[in-house]
Amino acid sequence: MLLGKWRITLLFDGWKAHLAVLPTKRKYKMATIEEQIKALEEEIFNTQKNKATEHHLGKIKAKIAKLRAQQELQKIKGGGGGRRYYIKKSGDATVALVGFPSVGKSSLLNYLTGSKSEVAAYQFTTLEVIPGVMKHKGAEIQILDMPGIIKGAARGKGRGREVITAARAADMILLLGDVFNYNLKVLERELYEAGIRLDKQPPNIHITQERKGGIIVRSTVPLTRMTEFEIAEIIRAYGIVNANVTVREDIDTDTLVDFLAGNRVYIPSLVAINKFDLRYGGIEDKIEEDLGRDYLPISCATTEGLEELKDHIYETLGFIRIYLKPKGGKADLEEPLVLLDGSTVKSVCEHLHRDFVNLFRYALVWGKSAKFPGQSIGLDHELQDCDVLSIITKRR
Ligand SMILES: Nc1nc2c(ncn2[C@@H]2O[C@H](COP(=O)(O)OP(=O)(O)OP(=O)(O)O)[C@@H](O)[C@H]2O)c(=O)[nH]1
Ligand SMILES: [Mg+2]
Repeated sequence: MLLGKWRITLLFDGWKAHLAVLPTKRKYKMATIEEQIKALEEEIFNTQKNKATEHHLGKIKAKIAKLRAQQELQKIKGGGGGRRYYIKKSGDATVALVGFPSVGKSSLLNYLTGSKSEVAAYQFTTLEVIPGVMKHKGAEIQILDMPGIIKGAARGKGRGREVITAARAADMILLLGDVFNYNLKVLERELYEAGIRLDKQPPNIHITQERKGGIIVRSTVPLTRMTEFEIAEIIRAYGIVNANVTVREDIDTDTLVDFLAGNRVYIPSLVAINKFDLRYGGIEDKIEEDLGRDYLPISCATTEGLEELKDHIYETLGFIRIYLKPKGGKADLEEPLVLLDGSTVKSVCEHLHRDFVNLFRYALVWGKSAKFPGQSIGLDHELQDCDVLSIITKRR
């Protein structure tokens, strides 16, 4: 029975039953994840930041990261919510073009790849992710033209969700602004909120869970930003109670939370500022000051800077060349395979033919990655620039 904020309920205690007046259930309704995050963010905002509160703030950040992870999971499970975006990867690497509306992303894609993505003088011309392929120095690089993004993209504003999904899967992100709109910090923030870490390496932390003994933290470098106690506290907030933790860099709370959340991606980036044909007095310095990082001035209208941009994309992605040699024959030194740095023998096999991984027996390698010339190696062996490789397969 309901009486406004109260309800009368029959409670059983063993064989005895009695009536009780309790607050209505509504009162107990759990705050949504979004509400919980908001409350925690407010708490951070209202807490003075100093040495004494750093530990407490670290714990709150850990809680927020955990809630966000839950939220992402719910979205994936929920399905529904709009079209699913899946861009088929092609070529040797993928670059995502991220920028505000109308800065010239589609114009740039068209120049780099010869595609025909629609260009127009109004905002939000491009409404879905459009791929093209740029060929440069023997590499085929897939470039993704995307809808412009705005503040709030990480939470799904505009076409934010599709853009973020495509950006997360990219090997490099090209942030594009123009001489009127170059506050790319807003875009970097959106990518950050979506778990994308630009130009950073994954944290150098190692955790092995144990059955007892609590959390033992060891560090191989002096820690200046967090104490070992704080590290253990945050790890506990993630539900780990017994573990050996080795920290190999001077981490802060954000880095640790990134590591524990586990769904972060680490992607290199470049910045280009377009429409430099319309430059005005002092703009170069102003852009540099506001951006706080290097950028390439370009113009899709006059093609200024575009060939340099191609070189920079190629270098930022980091490619290696692998020369194939038939067993007992001569290496093909004319046409190397171009692969992303960090590629393994398996990547080469996949590149050559889809059956190659199944038919693989072993491989022989000469060059920088070989312990000695002609070393016999397996699929997981990581190759280096200018290696010569022979792959030996089973007979079909
Ligand atoms: N002056 C000048 N105009 C340019 C340049 N690059 C692109 N534009 C113009 O800027 C407008 C927008 O170009 P788009 O390539 O459609 O821009 P976008 O970033 O793809 O825009 P959305 O898809 O709406 O996000 C068009 O009118 C282009 O002709 C440039 O280098 N200089
Ligand atoms: Mg466009």
